[in-house]
Amino acid sequence: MLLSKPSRNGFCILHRTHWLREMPWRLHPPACMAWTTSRNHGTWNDAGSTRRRVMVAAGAGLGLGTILAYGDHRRRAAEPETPAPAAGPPFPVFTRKEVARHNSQASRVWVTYGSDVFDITDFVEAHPGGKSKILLAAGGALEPFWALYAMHKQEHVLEILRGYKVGELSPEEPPQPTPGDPYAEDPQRHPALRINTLKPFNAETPPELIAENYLTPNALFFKRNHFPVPVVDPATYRLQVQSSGGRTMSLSLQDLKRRFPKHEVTATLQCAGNRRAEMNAIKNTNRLGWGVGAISNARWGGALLRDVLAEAGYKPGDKGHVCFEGLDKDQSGTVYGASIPFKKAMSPDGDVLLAYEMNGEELPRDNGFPLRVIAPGIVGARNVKWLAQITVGPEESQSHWQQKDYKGFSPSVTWDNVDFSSAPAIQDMPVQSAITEPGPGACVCPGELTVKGYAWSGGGRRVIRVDVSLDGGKSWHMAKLTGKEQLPGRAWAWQLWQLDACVPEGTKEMDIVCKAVDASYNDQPNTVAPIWNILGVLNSAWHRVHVSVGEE
Ligand SMILES: Nc1nc2c(c(=O)[nH]1)N[C@H]1C(S)=C(S)[C@@H](COP(=O)(O)O)O[C@H]1N2
Ligand SMILES: [Mo]
Repeated sequence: MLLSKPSRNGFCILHRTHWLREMPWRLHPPACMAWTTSRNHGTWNDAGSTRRRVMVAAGAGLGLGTILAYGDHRRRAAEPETPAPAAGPPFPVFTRKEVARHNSQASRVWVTYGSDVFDITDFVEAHPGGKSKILLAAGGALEPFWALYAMHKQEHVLEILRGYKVGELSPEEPPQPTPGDPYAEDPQRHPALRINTLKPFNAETPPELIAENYLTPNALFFKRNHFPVPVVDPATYRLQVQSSGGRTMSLSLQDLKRRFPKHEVTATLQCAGNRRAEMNAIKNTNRLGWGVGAISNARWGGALLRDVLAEAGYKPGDKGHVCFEGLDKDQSGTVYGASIPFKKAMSPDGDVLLAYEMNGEELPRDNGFPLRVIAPGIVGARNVKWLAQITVGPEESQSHWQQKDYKGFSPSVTWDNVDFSSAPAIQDMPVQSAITEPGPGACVCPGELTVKGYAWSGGGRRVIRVDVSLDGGKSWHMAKLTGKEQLPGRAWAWQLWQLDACVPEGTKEMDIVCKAVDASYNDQPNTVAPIWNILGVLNSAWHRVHVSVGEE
């Protein structure tokens, strides 16, 4: 069934068969390409001529049929019972760069697996997990995606893929490091991350995948870096904690793991700039234009900050702020820093962690390896990564990010009249929700429609309701919330939500809107303009997605 091109109706049904969602996410990439044909690779010369032939055919408007016919020929040739033919043209050879150009249905969808190149354009509509998901892999390797979704690692899936083979990858030239590049040691990243800036690396979880996972897979967790990712040797790493007597306590990673009980918390992290793109559309703030994906959820494991502070001699009734410094710095040596109120750090209900684990794995380098702060319910910026130092004092952190950034201002405040001392640093976040599916500008089928998204509030306030409108806010439906049970006042994790709706016959377009309400009955502002601010932070307005409705 999957091999045949489905009807439009069939597509609608397949599109909604989200079997991907039901599967565990934490899986390992296929070990090898056992099925790869054993035929010899062609040489550059004859591969080149074959490729020219295919390209010329494509240029003559025969592309699809010719390539498919070519694919059929290869498919037959690759069948195991057929001995690998000595004759017959070898596959053309492509570079990764050439494959990367085929990254959409308009330019045809190519992917690689092992050293083989496939043109899967004619399969994308039939993808049981949905077209939007398979297109994330367009132009690149399948392995990082198959590592997330185990069901692909099956013979019948490989069988389908085999039928679409159109070429082989040319041997890779090692990447050339730029001399003196401070980002040269940055880690490899998952290709599905939606990149905002490369250096420093800032990328969001692809919105199509947000509602697929209650716990965001580590590789897809959003990344928000101000500087190069520090290279840390876990064996020599030490956390410096200033004790209440003024001395410094130095803790190794082993100390943190052995001397303090491990505590686990499921918490959502959201950047203050999440959904800034909508603010930029009103008036550009010239800051990172985040979509809805600067937010992710994970199960964190580590020592409780309050246990470490108690060991350093602090008492629950003490006052002030707990200041953190990271190991990452700019070229002048300024390190990233931020602080949280001492009360939050010491509260038995605060659940603030010095985390060394994320979803049962060690922290990825991008997310703060080997140790980071997780201050649940509090804006991302205070969750300091690559934690080097903790101090306690009467003042907040004097860092730029505590004093001159991550503060909320009136829309009337400009860069000419801003007084940074006039606004408190953001700590607890306001209630937030967003639609992750369908995406803006999508074309949906009439009939059944599934709308998905997330909802979360800061300060441990549980989201009690999500309202969704399909007509721009005139009428509303209640979405179905899903998430794990959370303690009152300690609801640190988001809830995913879903609305199964019906698109009435004759509908041409729809304005889908969502808004959430938290346990304190806080709700979201209706529009963005009245909360626009020079830093482009705290966009918690109703989220709106405009879609068109296709024909049945
Ligand atoms: N040391 C350090 N900690 C940091 C940052 C940073 O650049 N350096 N970025 C902060 C910001 S603004 C956010 S939103 C979160 C992002 O965490 P993530 O990259 O794990 O998603 O980390 C915070 N902690
Ligand atoms: Mo952030």
